[in-house]
Amino acid sequence: MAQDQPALRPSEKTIRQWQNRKYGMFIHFSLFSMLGGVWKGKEYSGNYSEQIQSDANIPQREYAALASQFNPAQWDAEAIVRLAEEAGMKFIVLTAKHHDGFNMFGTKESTYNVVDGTPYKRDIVKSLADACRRHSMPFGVYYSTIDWHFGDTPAEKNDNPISQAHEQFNVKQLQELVTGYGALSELWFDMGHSMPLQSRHFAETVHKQQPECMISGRIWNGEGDFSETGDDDIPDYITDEPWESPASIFSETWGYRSWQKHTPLDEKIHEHILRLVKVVSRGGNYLLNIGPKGDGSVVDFEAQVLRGTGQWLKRNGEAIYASTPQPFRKLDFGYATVKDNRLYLFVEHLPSDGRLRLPGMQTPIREARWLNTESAGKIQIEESSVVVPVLPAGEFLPVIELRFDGELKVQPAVTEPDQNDTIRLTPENSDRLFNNNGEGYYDPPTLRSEQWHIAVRRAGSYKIEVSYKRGPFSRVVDIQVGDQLIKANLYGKEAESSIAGPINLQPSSNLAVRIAPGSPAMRGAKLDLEIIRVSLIFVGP
Ligand code: H79
Repeated sequence: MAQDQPALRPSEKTIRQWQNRKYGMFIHFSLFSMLGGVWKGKEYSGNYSEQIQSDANIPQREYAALASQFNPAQWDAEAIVRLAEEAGMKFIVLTAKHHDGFNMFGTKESTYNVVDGTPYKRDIVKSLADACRRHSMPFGVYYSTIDWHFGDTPAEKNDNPISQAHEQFNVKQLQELVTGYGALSELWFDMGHSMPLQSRHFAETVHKQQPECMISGRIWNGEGDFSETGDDDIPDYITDEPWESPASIFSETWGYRSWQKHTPLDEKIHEHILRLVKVVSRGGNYLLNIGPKGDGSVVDFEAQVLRGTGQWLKRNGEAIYASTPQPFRKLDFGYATVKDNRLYLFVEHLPSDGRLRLPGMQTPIREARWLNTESAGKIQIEESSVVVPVLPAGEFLPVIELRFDGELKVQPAVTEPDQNDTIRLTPENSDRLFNNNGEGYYDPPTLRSEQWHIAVRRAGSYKIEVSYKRGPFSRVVDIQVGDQLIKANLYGKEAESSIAGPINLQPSSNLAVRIAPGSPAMRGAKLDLEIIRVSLIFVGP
């Protein structure tokens, strides 16, 4: 594609629908499922069980021979979709091909696939795509860009470069996936270390056929439509684009592990509800994995964990689905979401005074009630908090719904001017916006911009001084103050600060200041700057 043509991308509407789903099912299922983490009688724990070929150093020919026995008679795509529904999950992503290179779809590019290379002879990806369509369940596929059967050397970090021949092979397989299985809700690229033009090539292959398919950030080099956090990573930073957190039920493995120790069921259910809520309160999607056995059946414990989360969501799902992130940087009692001008509070700890504080709350609370929990204590309403003497008995992470007179407004923490009307901003009180759409698995997260809120007392002219850590760079950054944009030239070799402006400011109780890569910037561009201080210095009326 010519560089100057706008790339086909998912529409705002698709992105919003994707973000509204919040909770999805990941499935790791392939030849490794037959081994269950055991090779020649030995349990392997040096890596996830889906990577046992690498962990146990299994010769390619011996591993590939597993295909001739792959016959998952218990694979029931309908039942899997029903399980996802019972769990309150709103989308499903299946491994079409993991690093071992075995294809769970009937690719024409290799006979090492479930249709041509196994006694089962049926296309697993197709069976689930069809079942999902019957249930209006959005369906996506996982695709590893590395492939040990194609010839990549298993390396512990799995960030192999992609050869030209391999790039062509992947492109042909991606074409099959985007043409043969209906609309895909997402294409979940994983690992490898693609070069920028390879990432672009993969993205264009998907979007040319399916512009509305959301591509995961692990296509690398800023070509994804959403950020993927690290595996099992629940970020405590803010991400300024759609994002998802992939999670395994046990942090030890994604593929089936026959000897996996199970913690008590309730603990596991609570762990994943809490992680789901953390992710959703920051605006992300939680993609929780199951690893079916080699015969295709779902591990009973895993099904129970999922159903447990579904029970909780039946009561509290209205605070989850289609919500937006909490408008507070941090809450000392738990987490929050917003929907339809209502605020939902997830109470993890009850502070000793029973007071749930909402810092910066500016709208009077009209009504407070426990969500779908009967016989809970009364909730007392105060100006910017509610008081809860006791939590409802027997409910994990109980939820309070708040309604308001007027529109919900929360004032962010604001930095005030000093007595000379200078406003000094430091990283300690900034919001740092990250993404995970960088150069490879070991690159993220990337700091993209840094942001503050300020108060201005005196009208007049202000110059802006940016102080930063020296380094071998010359660079332009954008400084956005309210709706004014100014540029600053930074010369890291010669100086440790730069002056920009002046700009005129009017008194204000809340003005946003943001520092970002100089525009026009590439998608996903890094700020790549260690800011020490940004000062807005009053120079005269
Ligand atoms: O498909 C799952 C993983 O197999 C895949 N991503 C998820 C969704 C993945 N491939 N490579 N990696 C993740 C990164 C590899 C991390 C490892 Fe390790 C470091 C493997 C061995 C050392 C983590 C820590 C697992 C064992 C120890």
